[in-house]
Amino acid sequence: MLSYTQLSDIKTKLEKLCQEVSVFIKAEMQKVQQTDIEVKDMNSLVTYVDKNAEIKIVKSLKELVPEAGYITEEGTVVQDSKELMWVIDPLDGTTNFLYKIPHFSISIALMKDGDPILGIVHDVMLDTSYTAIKGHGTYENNLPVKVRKDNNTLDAVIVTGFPYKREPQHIDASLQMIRYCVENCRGIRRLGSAALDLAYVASGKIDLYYENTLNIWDIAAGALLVKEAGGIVSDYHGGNTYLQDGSIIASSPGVYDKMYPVINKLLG
Ligand code: 2AM
Ligand code: CA
Repeated sequence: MLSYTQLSDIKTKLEKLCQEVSVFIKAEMQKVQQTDIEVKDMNSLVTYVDKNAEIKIVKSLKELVPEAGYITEEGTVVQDSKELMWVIDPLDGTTNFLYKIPHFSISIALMKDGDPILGIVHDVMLDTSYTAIKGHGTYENNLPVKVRKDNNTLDAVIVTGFPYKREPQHIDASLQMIRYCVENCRGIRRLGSAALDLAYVASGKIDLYYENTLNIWDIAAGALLVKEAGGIVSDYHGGNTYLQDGSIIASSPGVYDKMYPVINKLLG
């Protein structure tokens, strides 16, 4: 069992690790070529930068908590199942990175028995670390943060991702939901890094984020950030299966209560 002091020490080392890996990612942004890009799936791109960043992260984490297993986006390490698991997205927002849009992140969570107990989302370009230890609140560069207090949807800024499932029914449902937000909320954004979207809810920049077909490495750290900042996290059916199911709503409580029924009806 890791004590709070041990988790706090690991958190400090993760911040340093993310800063170091960010230096690598930023330097490579200028060098990466079209010919370096592999298409994993439709709209799912990867380069040597994602893979080498992951290798650097795993190497350090092995020294930090030798007994832990791994779930990683790029699969550069054996994906095994242990009581303690690192869940890693070495570069969340790869499309932004490849198009030199300066908005992408590193996401690392430590899970115990499937439950995130430590999370960091690091904004690579701004060198900002969002961190949380279960039961001990959320921090942005070591200053405490909370979700927004508003419960009026007219003042709410909503963030989402566009559907990766290209069948017409998914696109239509997604557009209906966007229409609802345009008509009833202050604004809607599509920023391109799920991990940072969650960090933005946690730090009170935006009110609510929803998206589906996500993977556990996109959201494990960010979901802990939101919960520890006083927010609500659920799947599209109001349940707790978002890490497995990949659909997620993360919000301040007041806006969640008003928007959940709409998301559930149109997308659930
Ligand atoms: P990535 O940049 O690590 O690939 C954008 O909406 C967010 O969704 C990014 O965090 C992106 O992660 C993630 N994403 C990647 N592939 C996806 C998919 N097939 N469906 C949904 N989200 C995906
Ligand atoms: Ca990702």
